[in-house]
Amino acid sequence: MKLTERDEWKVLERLSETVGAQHLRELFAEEPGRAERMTTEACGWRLDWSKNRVTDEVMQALLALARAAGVETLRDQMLAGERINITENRAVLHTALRNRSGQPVRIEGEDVMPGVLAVLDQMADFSAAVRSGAWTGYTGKRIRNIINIGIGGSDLGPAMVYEALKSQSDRALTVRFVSNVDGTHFAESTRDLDPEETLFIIASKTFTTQETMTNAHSARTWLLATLSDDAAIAKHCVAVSTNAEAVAAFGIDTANMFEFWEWVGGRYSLWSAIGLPLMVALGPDHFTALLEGAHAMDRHFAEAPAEANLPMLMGLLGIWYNNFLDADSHAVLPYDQYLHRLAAHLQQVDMESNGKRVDRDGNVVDYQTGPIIWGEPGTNGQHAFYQLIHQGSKLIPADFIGFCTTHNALSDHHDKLMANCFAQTEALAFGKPPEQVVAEDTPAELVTHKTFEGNRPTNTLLADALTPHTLGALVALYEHKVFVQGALWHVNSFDQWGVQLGKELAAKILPELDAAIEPDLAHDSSTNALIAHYRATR
Ligand code: G6Q
Repeated sequence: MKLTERDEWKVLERLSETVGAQHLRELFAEEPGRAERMTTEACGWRLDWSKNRVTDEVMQALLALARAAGVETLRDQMLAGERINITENRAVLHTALRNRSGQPVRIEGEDVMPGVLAVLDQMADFSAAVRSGAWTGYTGKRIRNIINIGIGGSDLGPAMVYEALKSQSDRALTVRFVSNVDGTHFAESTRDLDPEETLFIIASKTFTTQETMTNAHSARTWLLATLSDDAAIAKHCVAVSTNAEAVAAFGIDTANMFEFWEWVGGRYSLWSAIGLPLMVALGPDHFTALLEGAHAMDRHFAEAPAEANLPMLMGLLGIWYNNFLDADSHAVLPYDQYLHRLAAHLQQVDMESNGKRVDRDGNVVDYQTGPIIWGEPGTNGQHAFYQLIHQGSKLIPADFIGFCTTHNALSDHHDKLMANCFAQTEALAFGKPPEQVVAEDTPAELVTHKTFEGNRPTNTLLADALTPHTLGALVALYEHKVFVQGALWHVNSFDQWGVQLGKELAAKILPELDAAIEPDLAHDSSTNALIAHYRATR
């Protein structure tokens, strides 16, 4: 049955006209214990979802819709290793990568856990060797620089986690992530480094991605300019891939290859060997704690009742705004500078997963799917785009994420940071009514300008500290939130044909930019002119 024809959908449409029109001021006034009742804890996180424009009736209706749409069934199928990525005929088992239960995880009878654990051991051995200095460069110098070359799923997750957990990393190592095919990225990331002390991790699931292969070849050239011997490559380049043949063809000894599997989607791969730069930077214990945090969230997602299930709650609240209150986007606002790449990672997790307009049966949907995800750390965002969230004409639900302690206790910085975090959610929810603006002796002509309507919904996620464990749980929470929404919308959250298109299009134009004789351009007039101008000017 079509989602929009379900009774549960129609109930929510009706509720959007009644509850959707109620103000958070009223909802809080009606129930003094609202915050306590609408705070849910799991895996070291405390989610206060009381500042959302919902009632019990709305939450029950959302849950009923999720059940009718088979969200829990699909979740169980995913965790059981069924091939729920139907357009690529693959299982979706990033949860197996962080399975710490000792229990098998099977795809069609075959347990994937021995392979997962063997690669984790290989990663731990390698990172111990690099961290201790036992693994040296070709000339015997200690490795001091780790450069990860990868893009998209082979970059964003590890780059985000590295930044997030920098305080717990080995500060003697310089760790950088090169992704863009723009030579500037490679050049600026290597200009101050000594090739004799530099190790490249070439991370690519397919080992065919243009950007990564181009940067990998430039890495080889850069190394050989100093080391002058092909044999040096084995000491300065390792690979993370599912494609052993292409790794060998590149000239990397497959003994220095870290494997993962087709059932690990790029944007869900930081838990696999794609996390190798993290294992090296943080050490095996911290990497294991990251996996344990994610595993705890996996268990919570699988086992907690839907009413107290964090991914389910956050997913359903998002559905309410996206499909019934016309919100187009969702902001992620971490009040922690270490999380400055979180929004970028979640953009990929969410928008690549649920940016689909065709459902699992191939039909064009008649409802909104994935939201636009964006955000920056607080308090910076407050001095930039929060204006639009407070007083603009768009509804933008937001997640505020903070910690009760800091890794950098510098006078009263942390209290000020968190005071801002709490104050923003308060102001967004309750606003400033015109009576109050008038009472502040505001000139009459400024009253409407200084009035804050409020009723802007937020979640607040708090943990005691930013640790590998709480970070692992947080990222898994968002992954499962995205799952809940994709399952409810009946889209395949695990393919990415849009990314494939980009990979093909540039490959066609590249030879035309560089052809010795004027190529016969057969694009549209705009693209033809851009290519011709570039050729004439380059
Ligand atoms: C992620 C996407 C995409 C992918 C990159 C890199 O889910 O599939 O972002 O990760 O295109 O692909 P490779 O790892 O194959 O180089």
